[in-house]
Amino acid sequence: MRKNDEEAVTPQPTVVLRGVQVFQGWLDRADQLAMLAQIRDVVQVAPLVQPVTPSGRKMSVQMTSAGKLGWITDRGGYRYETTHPNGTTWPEIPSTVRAVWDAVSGSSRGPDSCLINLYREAAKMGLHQDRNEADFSYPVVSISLGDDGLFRIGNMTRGGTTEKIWLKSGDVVVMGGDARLIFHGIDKTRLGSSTLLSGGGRLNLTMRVVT
Ligand SMILES: O=C(O)CCC(=O)C(=O)O
Ligand SMILES: [Mn+2]
Repeated sequence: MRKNDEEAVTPQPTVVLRGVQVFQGWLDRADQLAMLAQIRDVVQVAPLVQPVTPSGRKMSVQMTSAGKLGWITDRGGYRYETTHPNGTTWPEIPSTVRAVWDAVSGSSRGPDSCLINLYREAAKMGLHQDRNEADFSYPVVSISLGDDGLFRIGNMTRGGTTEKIWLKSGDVVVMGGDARLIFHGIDKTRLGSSTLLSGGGRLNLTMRVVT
């Protein structure tokens, strides 16, 4: 079911993999361009940075955030902070991004945070759980823009078999309920598969309730 179907009460995902809901083609090209323009404004204020893990390993993605809290990682650990590493208060979550949360999260509470990941060239993200939040009864909602990304889904604990699905520009993923703490990651992106980002690559916007 698409976002423009006004009658829709509860939108239905096009694919469900191990409890992870995927709403394929949720945003059309015009929606994606409008969202991208708002993300550009966020990045002007809160520039993308290439973070390091607590062990000091450089991550391959570039990151920034919007919302009351932003997720960061550095030598001090994985955590949420009220300001960008440069000291700026995080910009508000853009209205087009927030609208996706309102449509698919099934949550009466809004997100505290929108993490913005930029995958360029060989950037990827290893299998992990999203678990720096206080209450796992709220879902995680994430939006893909730009190049295709190969999303891998594992289990509730590390190890075991995995499944994968290509996420395309405009797709929305919801990890909630029993799938809230599922292991997931991005194996790779398909460079040049989308013309949305002028510099190429893939953007992922991940909204979470934090406190
Ligand atoms: O890029 C994606 O689709 C997933 C990003 C992610 O899992 C995260 O930032 O925690
Ligand atoms: Mn994650």
